[in-house]
Amino acid sequence: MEMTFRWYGKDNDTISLEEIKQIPNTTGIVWALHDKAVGDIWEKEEIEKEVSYIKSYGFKANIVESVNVHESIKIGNSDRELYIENYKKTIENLSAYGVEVICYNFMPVFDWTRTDMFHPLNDGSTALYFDYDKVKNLDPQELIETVSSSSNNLTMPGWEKEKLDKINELFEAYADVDEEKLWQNFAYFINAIIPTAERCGIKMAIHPDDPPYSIFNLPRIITGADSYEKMFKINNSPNNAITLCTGSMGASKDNDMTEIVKKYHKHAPFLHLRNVNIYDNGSFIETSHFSKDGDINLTKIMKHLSDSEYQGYIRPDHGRHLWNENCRPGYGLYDRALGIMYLNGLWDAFQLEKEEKNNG
Ligand code: DNO
Repeated sequence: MEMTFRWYGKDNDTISLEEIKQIPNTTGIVWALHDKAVGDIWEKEEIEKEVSYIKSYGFKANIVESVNVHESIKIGNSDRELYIENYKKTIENLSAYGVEVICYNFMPVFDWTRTDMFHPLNDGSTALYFDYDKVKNLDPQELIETVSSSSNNLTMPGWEKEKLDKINELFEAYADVDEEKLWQNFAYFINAIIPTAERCGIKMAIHPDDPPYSIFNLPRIITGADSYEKMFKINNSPNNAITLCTGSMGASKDNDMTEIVKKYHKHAPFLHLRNVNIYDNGSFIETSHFSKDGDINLTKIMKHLSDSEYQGYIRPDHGRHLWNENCRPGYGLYDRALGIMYLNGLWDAFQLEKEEKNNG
């Protein structure tokens, strides 16, 4: 496995590459051109600039999260052809700079969704929280306000202003898109771009829906093991891959993440590992990575990954906000660094155990 860290760019993050460099065993930066409008081609010069900056700190830059998919593609509008062609061009341009994995999602309108960005935990820190009952009665506009007012004036991925300004139009455009239609539009997209990804040697790694069920009556399709079966049936190329995210898919008690990781990690060039505590009513809060702090058993998951010599990239996912850190919600330095050290420790211990067993 190779450990990586998500970083939002020099002008967009509260954390510097100098700081990330001090986290042990972290060799790759997960990056994106966060200022690009969804649907635009990522030009070679822009890619080159970002990649060479990341590399100048001795990091690899071979994972991009995310190249977002234009809503026209998800809705199935007639202008989707243009956006699909742009997407293919972006894949080609990224491959020219050594990118191996593109993480993306296919969630209508909203990307990951929480109702409170700084919810207090018992240990005195704060973390991202999803109040299930609240979302049932919430107007999407109120949700947008919650997210925007707590973003520390930084654009949150998936919550770009140009999209939020058109929210009512977008909801109307989705009126005829049910789950089945969304699957059809997904199949159309995948079948169009995978040949390009194959030619460029890029794995297209879809991120699960977060949370993994429908919200605001919008369909969601990447929600559990059945979704993976269905997407591999649509296109069984090894380049049609997944980003396994334990915290996103694991936010539903229907998903046993230890079993899902066991079964599907071979399709996942990229893993997001984090823990989450789910309450009886379906609400959930993100906790430390420590297995006993939540419902995801990262110890068992790391044991399995170590036993099967997982070769892909891992990143700690969101973290709590600790020690008064002023950061992007979920994307501070301290808790993600702690998360990395926990995952590193588990990996090393399981590798040693295996080595000792093999040596008799
Ligand atoms: C949230 C992230 C998601 C993820 C996208 C992938 O923090 O895990 O925004 O990057 O869904 O496209």
